[in-house]
Amino acid sequence: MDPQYYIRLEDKFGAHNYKPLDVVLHRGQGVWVWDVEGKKYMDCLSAYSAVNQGHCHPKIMSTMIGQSRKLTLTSRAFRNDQLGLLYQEICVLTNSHKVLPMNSGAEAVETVIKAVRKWGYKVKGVAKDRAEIIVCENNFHGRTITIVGFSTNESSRDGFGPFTPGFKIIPFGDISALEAAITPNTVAFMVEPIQGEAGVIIPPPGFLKEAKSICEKNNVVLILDEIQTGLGRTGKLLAEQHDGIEADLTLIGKALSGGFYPISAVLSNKEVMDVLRPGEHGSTFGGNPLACAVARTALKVLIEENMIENAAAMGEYFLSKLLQIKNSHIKEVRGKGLMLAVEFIPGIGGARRYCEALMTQGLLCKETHDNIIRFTPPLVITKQEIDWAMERIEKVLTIK
Ligand code: IF1
Repeated sequence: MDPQYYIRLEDKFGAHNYKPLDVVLHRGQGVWVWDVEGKKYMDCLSAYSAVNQGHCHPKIMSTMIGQSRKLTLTSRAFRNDQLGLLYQEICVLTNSHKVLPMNSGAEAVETVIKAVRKWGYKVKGVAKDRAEIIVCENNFHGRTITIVGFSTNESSRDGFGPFTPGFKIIPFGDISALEAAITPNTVAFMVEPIQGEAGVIIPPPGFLKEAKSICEKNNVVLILDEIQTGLGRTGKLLAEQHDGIEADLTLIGKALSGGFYPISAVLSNKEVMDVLRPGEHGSTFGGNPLACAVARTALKVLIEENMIENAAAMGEYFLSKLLQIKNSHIKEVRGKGLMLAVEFIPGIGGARRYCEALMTQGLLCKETHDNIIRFTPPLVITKQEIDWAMERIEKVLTIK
């Protein structure tokens, strides 16, 4: 079918809250996707790290089909035979104490904001409605009103006020700013271990470790948003492991289902989650048996098929190849594991045109903030597939 047919439908009947590349996808397998005309592309975005396990992973698919034949949704008014198993498997895998399952990443973020505020009032003794949470400039934690309220990206905020109070913003990676921002009302510091949407911004070495000790010293909860960096993306199960620390609360989502079903979770290492009592928080689909069954298999294949180790090895290889590209417009090439980015100097006409040129070569990726291209392929990518990608990336990005 002609892709323009689908594009016209989207333009005519859909809200225009995205500006996607004009590729209309029909099928996916591993790192590959095919459009409606049968043209093959390598997916170097992985749905923003929701498809770490590769498109349509056969084992996750078969779990989804099997569970769909048995039980999909009960609400949390009743129990089901998948939720407790997922809880146990996640806690063992991540050395966590408790899990609270939700659906989207933003819902997990909203959940953790509610939990730490309540912990502040009930346990830390912060005065009612005075709780403060510290976040970083250029953060991305989702799209709800509360979350965009503490965004520093004007296009995320413009026209959506008034916003939720109680947030302080510090420069990313700035330990002294963190220390200075803490008051007796501070209940938490929430940060991405590596800022994804900001353009794969890696903090100074040891930043997370120092942040953890400052939080401990001040009885402040450290929340790591691993919704994008987690589940193998940076070459470790959780990005916090590069710093050898454990957050008090960790957020995961996206690849928790391998791209099959929305599921996210708040993982707790402290008594924080115990402040939530029955009826104080939840959602219709949170912890449903279909999501839990799919997540159990998504985690299983991540580990059993050594995807995390592959992400570390292939990420190193991919980064080494990207660093060899000859292009005077390139400002920096950076990344950890298979979370990679190429940043161009401003004013060269933006990274989007490179993404469009790469699309004509059969490689799909996404620009961020005009002058950065993210390369985040599924963690199952092979050396041969990276060589295939590099042939095209060099062809498009090399300036003779
Ligand atoms: C879109 C960005 C990435 C996230 C982190 C929470 C969430 C996200 C670190 C919220 C979601 C997604 C949102 C998606 C595109 C993508 C994105 F470009 F928007 F910023 F990855 F960088 N924490 N990121 O990255 O999770 O509610 O979406 O499940 O909005 O188009 P969500």
